[in-house]
Amino acid sequence: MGSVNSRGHKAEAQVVMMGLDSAGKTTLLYKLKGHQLVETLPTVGFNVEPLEAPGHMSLTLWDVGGQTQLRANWKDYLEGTDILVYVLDSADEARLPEAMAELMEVLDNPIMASVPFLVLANKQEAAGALPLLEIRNRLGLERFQGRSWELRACSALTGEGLPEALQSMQNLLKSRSHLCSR
Ligand code: G3D
Repeated sequence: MGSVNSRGHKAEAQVVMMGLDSAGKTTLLYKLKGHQLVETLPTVGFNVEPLEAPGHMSLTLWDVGGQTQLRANWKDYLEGTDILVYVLDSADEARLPEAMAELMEVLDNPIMASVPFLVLANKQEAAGALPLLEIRNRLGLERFQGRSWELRACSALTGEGLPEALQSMQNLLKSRSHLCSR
């Protein structure tokens, strides 16, 4: 994955979106693209879209299917990843431990050692959604001191929090290029 421009820099950042099935990845992908809400079907394999984001950010967004039988393939998408965006369904409290365990497995992959990650607590507008602080406490993300990561709340349905999510991606990309140039 990834392309290199004439100055030897990566022209587009590769952003891989993962998360359990139904977390809202595909909805998020198309909302970020500025499309009208699309009717989504379970993603078999992946969807991929380019995105020109504010701050002269050229992104290639990979939306990788999250159904149980597809998760074994997640590792195949990690090579060349500049940022991992991990999408959580904030209203699915029952599957939060499963979502967290899958995230840990991805982050444990040696390929991911220097890759920043953004956790998006999606579906924040839904009835019963856990607030961000609660999610933060349950995830125990503080254990990742020394890694570059952010946690944001959003709703792919309403678009709330998406500009901030893009800002986080920009911050994380900067932290990555800083790490790479050292
Ligand atoms: P996935 O790609 O992670 O599998 P999808 O998830 O994007 O297919 O979304 C799964 C369902 O969650 C869809 O509903 C979609 O509309 C809904 N969804 C996605 N984002 C949000 C959100 O921010 N808030 C709420 N309330 N719902 C969201 P259906 O009914 O089509 O299954």
